[in-house]
Amino acid sequence: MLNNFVSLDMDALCNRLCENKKTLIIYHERSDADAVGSAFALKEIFRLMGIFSMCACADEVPERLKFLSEDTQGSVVIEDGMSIGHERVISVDSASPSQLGVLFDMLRKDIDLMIDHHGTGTIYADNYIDATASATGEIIFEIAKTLYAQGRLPIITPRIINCVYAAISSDTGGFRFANVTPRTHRIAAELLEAGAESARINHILFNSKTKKQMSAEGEAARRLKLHYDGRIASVTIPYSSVQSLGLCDENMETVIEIPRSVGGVEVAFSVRQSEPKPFFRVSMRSSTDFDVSAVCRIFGGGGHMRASGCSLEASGIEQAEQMLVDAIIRQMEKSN
Ligand SMILES: [Mn+2]
Repeated sequence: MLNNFVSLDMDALCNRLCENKKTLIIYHERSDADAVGSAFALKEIFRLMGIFSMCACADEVPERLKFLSEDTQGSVVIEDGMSIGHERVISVDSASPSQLGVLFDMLRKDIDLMIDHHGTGTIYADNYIDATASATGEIIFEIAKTLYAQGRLPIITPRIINCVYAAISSDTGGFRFANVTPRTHRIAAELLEAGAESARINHILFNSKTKKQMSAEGEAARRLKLHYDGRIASVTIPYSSVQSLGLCDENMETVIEIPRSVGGVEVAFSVRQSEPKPFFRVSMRSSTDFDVSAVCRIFGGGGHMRASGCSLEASGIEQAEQMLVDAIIRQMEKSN
């Protein structure tokens, strides 16, 4: 893709955001709390500045994240999104067109800005990308503080505080992952001082699983495999399990935690088949400096060094699993 897009600094970004245009805020499919929290915090910022905006995604907001989008008036599926007569589109937490699903094709010419923290991806608009931020929520909070300091945002409301806190807590695994920096904790401290409901939010994000999610994790644990002297661990959820347990994508998001939590494992991945097609969705995590985004890029995906994803076609789920193991081993041997 030919890239003539401008990378903005914080001041230029804030100036752009202040343009009074009807705005559609979009975020990635299979949304996490960083995507939803960042989108709805930005919507609140616009509301307080008197700028009309709506949030849209190719998927519904997941049930467990509805507390972030409680004013559901602000959330639209794309058919409705087209009718708001938007004058610009801003994406958050979405590193590549593919993450936006059908939204990208429908809106590509209207995308004015991307605000993101992924270090790898395909730039598709003028952008503010800070790969040192643990979450897009960190950037949104910086936007709020900058606009407030400039006198353009009258107040930073509890809604902004809670959405940003959830975004950061989610993308850092409750402040446990390697993307956590001193700045992350300073921001968290500021958010707590401002009244972030941390206990409630962390309980929702990490301690309350649905029964379906438990079934998916149980199935994953049953199908756990170790490879390469236990340095690689994988789990697979084939369509037959999806069907017999009645799972949907949302129930399977946390299965990656199963191989990841095995001691000694450096690279963990999950392979999910949510449709009766030879099409597999992969999440990959690294517990070391090994760059899983390099492996995912081989299959057309990407993400962060320690957390990435991709999709692939293979004759069966075990073949897909083997292809990934082979690719990881090749990459490990290369980086030795
Ligand atoms: Mn994120």
